[in-house]
Amino acid sequence: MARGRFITLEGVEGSGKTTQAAILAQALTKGGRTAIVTHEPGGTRAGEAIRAIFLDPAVSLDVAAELLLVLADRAQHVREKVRPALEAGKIVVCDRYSDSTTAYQGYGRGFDLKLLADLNRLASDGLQPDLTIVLDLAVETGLERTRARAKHGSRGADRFEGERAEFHRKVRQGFLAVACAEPARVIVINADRSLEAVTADIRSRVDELLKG
Ligand code: T5A
Repeated sequence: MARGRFITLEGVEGSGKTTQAAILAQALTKGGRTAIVTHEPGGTRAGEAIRAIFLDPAVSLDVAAELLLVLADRAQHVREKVRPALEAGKIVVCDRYSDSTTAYQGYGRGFDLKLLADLNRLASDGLQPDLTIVLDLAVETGLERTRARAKHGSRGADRFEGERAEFHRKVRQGFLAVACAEPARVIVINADRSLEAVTADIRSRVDELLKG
């Protein structure tokens, strides 16, 4: 059986992760691979319940509670869904993973990065992605996209979308810092381009991984 591969998509709000994760999994499936799409927070039944609390701006959450919730979500997600799928030889495409904790709770909220690395290791059971794609764009552009989507009524602003632009700029710096520190795993793609251009870049990096 072919070895499963773990691919994560990361980036600031509205950078196109959800859209690109679906396109990628569809293309892989069409090409004869078995691929699943999942996301954090969420991805399991427990995770969806955690996500509802985690994102609801009407629920007051201390930043430590916020951190521990997203780690609990990851612990369940990895053990219940991600690792079993990888062991079954599937390609797992995950919309956000541990680098989001580094970027949002570390660079955004200011938690100690070493502490976060240790907690991430516990939550993820040591499972690292084979490839992480950071979709990078100016936070204003991403937030504008999420606002446009909210205007069309599919969903309102969540806890993080309501944060100041300064918070999101720190988060963006966090993702870029992770990419700098781990170039063998993490690549950065300019997401401020057409959907098709971003899709083509992602596809070529994923093809490289699958050939390797
Ligand atoms: N979080 C998460 C933490 O704080 N810590 C953690 O450890 C984790 C795992 C999750 C929130 O939780 C936080 C981070 C997040 O704030 P979420 O609902 O999953 O919340 O939010 P996001 O992951 O940010 O998802 P979004 O839907 O807001 O953004 P996406 O997925 O990056 O963007 P997408 O694909 O939905 O696209 C947004 C809009 O832009 C359009 C799409 O059609 C859509 O309308 N679009 C484009 N428009 C123009 N050009 C392109 N190239 C486009 N690509 C997409």
